Amino acid sequence: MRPSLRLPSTLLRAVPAACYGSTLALRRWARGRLPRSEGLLGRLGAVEREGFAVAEGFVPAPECDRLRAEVDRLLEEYAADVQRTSNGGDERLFGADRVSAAIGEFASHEVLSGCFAAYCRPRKPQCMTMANRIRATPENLGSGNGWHRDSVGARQFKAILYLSDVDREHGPFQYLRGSHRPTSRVRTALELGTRFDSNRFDTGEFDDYFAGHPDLVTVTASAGTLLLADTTGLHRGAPLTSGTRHALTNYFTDGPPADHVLRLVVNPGGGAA
Ligand SMILES: O=C(O)CCC(=O)C(=O)O
Repeated sequence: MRPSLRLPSTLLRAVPAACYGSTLALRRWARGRLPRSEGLLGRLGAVEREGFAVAEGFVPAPECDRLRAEVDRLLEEYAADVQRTSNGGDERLFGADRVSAAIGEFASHEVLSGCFAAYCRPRKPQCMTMANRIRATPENLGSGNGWHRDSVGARQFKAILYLSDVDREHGPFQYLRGSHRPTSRVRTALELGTRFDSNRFDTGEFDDYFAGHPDLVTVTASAGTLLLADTTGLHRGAPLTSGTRHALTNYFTDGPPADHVLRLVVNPGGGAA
């Protein structure tokens, strides 16, 4: 059996100390604005083992209402910069943290940054938030356009915050438990007859494979739930069959995001950068 990867204990001690010691974090906590972050670093163990972790009640409901309204406002105000996929149903504003103080707080959340630092050990950690609203339009493919790995290389870390209640029909995040392990890439290739470096599995031909997979996890949860995921694992947002899903996604990178992502970032001066 393959031994599970473990974070060095010195790092696990140092990062929480650095995060929890922050006066900024304590100030926000005292104002009741800081989402509940106690124990988040502890959930990294689940990310190591399973590839993802779920923290319910990370943001209180009234704050989710405010953030949802903020996403709606930004999608209207920066309509020219909004990326639309999934038959127009999936609307994404990359770099929403740059044009919204409220969303900026999520991007710069110190415990989340600490989780990224502990999990990926970046030299130049950066974070950008993507604000997302996806509706149950005909033929929508769900958030992220179907089953995929964000990459087949080094670890990748994302934090997704549901801003609306997500039941089965509202496009929940789905993940194949354990698929972040390098051995999973070999297994996927052998089982699906794909290349070892394939990262998109969204043609529909593999839907039955994923639907019947024993490791499939579907994260239905209330607004305010936070997901931490190693997105080198197999995942998608399920297609919506009803309603609308609002979410924020933190893209954590070592150095600036890839050029193809940077090109999508909101440019308040006019048009995408
Ligand atoms: O939002 C989700 O549930 C998953 C999104 C995703 O897979 C992506 O944007 O790459």
